[in-house]
Amino acid sequence: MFGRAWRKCAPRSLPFARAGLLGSGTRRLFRTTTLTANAKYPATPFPGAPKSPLTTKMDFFEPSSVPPRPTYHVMDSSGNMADLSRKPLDVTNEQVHEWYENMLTVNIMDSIMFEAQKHGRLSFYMVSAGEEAVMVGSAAALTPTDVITCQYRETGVFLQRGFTLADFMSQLAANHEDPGKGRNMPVHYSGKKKVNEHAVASTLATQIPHATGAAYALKLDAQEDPCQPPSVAACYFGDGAASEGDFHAALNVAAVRKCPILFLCRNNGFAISTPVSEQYVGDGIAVRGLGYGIPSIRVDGTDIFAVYEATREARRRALEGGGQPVLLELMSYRISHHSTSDDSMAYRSQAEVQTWKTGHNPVTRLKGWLENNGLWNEEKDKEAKARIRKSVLRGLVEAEKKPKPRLSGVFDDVLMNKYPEEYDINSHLDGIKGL
Ligand SMILES: Cc1ncc(C[n+]2csc(CCOP(=O)(O)OP(=O)(O)O)c2C)c(N)n1
Ligand SMILES: [Mg+2]
Repeated sequence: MFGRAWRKCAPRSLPFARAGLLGSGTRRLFRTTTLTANAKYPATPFPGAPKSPLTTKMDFFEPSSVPPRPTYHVMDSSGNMADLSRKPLDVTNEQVHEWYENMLTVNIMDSIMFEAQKHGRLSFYMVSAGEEAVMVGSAAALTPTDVITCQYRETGVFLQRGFTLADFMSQLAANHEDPGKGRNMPVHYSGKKKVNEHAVASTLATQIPHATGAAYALKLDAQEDPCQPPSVAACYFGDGAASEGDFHAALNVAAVRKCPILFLCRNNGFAISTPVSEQYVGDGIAVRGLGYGIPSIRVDGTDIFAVYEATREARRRALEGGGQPVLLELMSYRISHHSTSDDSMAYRSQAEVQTWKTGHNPVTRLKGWLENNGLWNEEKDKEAKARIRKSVLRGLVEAEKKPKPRLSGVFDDVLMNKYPEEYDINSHLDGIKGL
């Protein structure tokens, strides 16, 4: 693999070149080697960096000399277009209404479920406030055949892809309609069958190499059957998860194998109580993509149009030329506590949270855009909120009334049950019948 690059770049005077190890084309290729900026030195012969020019200047690569990556945005915080000369948005009013309704639904469901947990009706819950646009906007740019893996704060992705309130409530109440059979803690939704979104796994970052594997499978499938709808894997994870080794392994393999995958990092400023300032000293997550040779972009995640446009373009690029990974760093702020088990007032101030709640809120920002364009008003807002609130409350009560999964199902999907020959089952009283 490196042979060709090596032959292209190796100067003839190297001992192994003289020994004839580089083949007959060496002389011609060396003459065409790219010269450095000062036109004095050729590129190095090293296979590990074949495009690196030689230099006599000792130049450490200083992070401070590289300006921070900019953040792509479309709207200002009041919902006006930031650049009046840009091309019009490629979205319909119906789409934007649907997105706004979904963002409201996530928001309202979250506050009701958070309270329900405090009243003992759920064992656990996680809220997405501040990240509604990240999830709804990115999911809106994906297609049903795209394969999703996620972390746990992607309720809006499930919703945008067609999960219903009944689907959410069945999982939260662990009733018999939950495809995960009531086995997982709340918010660990199983959406593989319905919305092509794998079950939530909160063992941080495990979903990232899984997604790379899914993307590689999609690539091979597309090579075998070019008539399949072009599809990518889309992997959601947090800034904290990006500190795990799995993140780095998954990016590198995806880059080397040219897998059609979107790495969607939700950078919300915190990993539970650890702020990003204690998580990294570099310029966030997007620059890490460059290190692996992956096109990357940083986006204002409180601006749904920016998220939608960047994800759509990233998806197009990911499918180009047989596939390649693209990394998106979607910037936001986790307005909520980490989960119902957390009290964020122990490590940040109410004033800081309030700034984000009112100043850079993705829901009010989109509402502003709708109002500025004569597509929404306070009356409609009140009606929508009351209607959604009613549906969520009704959904929870109905889900709670439904029976829990059948007890015998505890052993469904257990490998020992499926492959009794592989296990020493007969050493147990009554063998397989004892299950
Ligand atoms: C492998 C692993 N280590 C630690 C944890 C505990 N843990 C759960 S959530 C979390 C923080 C993750 O932060 P981030 O990825 O930024 O996601 P966010 O909660 O901000 O959405 C940690 C450390 C875990 N679930 N899995
Ligand atoms: Mg985070």
